[in-house]
Amino acid sequence: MQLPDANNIKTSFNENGYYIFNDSVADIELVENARVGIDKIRNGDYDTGKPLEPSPWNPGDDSNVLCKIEQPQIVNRAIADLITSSQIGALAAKAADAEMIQVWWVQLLYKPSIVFDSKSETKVGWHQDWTYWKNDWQDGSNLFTGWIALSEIAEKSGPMKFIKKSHRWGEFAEGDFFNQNNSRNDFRLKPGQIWDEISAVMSAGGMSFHDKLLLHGSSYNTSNEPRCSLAIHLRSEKSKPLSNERGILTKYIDDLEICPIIYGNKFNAAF
Ligand SMILES: O=C(O)CCC(=O)C(=O)O
Repeated sequence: MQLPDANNIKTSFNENGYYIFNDSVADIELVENARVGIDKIRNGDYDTGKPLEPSPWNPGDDSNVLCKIEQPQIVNRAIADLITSSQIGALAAKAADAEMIQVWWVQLLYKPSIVFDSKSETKVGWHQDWTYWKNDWQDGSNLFTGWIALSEIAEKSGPMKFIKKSHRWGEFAEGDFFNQNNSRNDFRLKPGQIWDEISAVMSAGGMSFHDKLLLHGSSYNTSNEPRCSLAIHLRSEKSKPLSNERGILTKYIDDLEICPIIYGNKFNAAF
């Protein structure tokens, strides 16, 4: 893979609030094995023998709705191998200008093709990740997401859409991941704030990074293939759990098998 210049990644991530790698950033075998891992987990086949983290979607649930499964790396080795990739760590360190990168939480996201005559709740409402993270992490913590595609993500697959530069607009109470109907009109923008939607289209193995305050969401998948991905939530050494305690989202950070350090070493991390 021909990598963009490190300074470009950092500057663009800083300025726009996101960075998109359209081509694969990981070994394709790791990506393909993780894709198989998604189907295994959805079928309730856990190859580590450990139980599934409580999740919004569980095996046996409606296959036409968005499938969101928490911490899939605990139950599937191929997914654990992919999220531990040092290639991802090195790119994340460039974007965040970091000495240490740790995976602190992972979400499996499987967006099935739309079935127009069903209730199909497969959209992701416009939101900022920080809304969901601020009860567990100190204000100002350097947290962001690496979203890796495990299938081809075309415009009709319902790609993530980023609102360019919105990470500079502060917090919005109007954001809601699960809202199927929230729209740009729900967000009270200030003069000069322009709603510019960027589609994160990419090949299987492609990846995007987005800032914790960037507004983003996604629409229906109108292709014939499921849209498969992992949202890998990352932190640099400039992050700290709230009150230095372990909360719902920080409870695993001392377990480096579940939350691997993928760049630098643990002596840089503020545990
Ligand atoms: O997969 C999507 O469409 C949204 C994912 C998301 O909100 C995230 O990774 O922060």
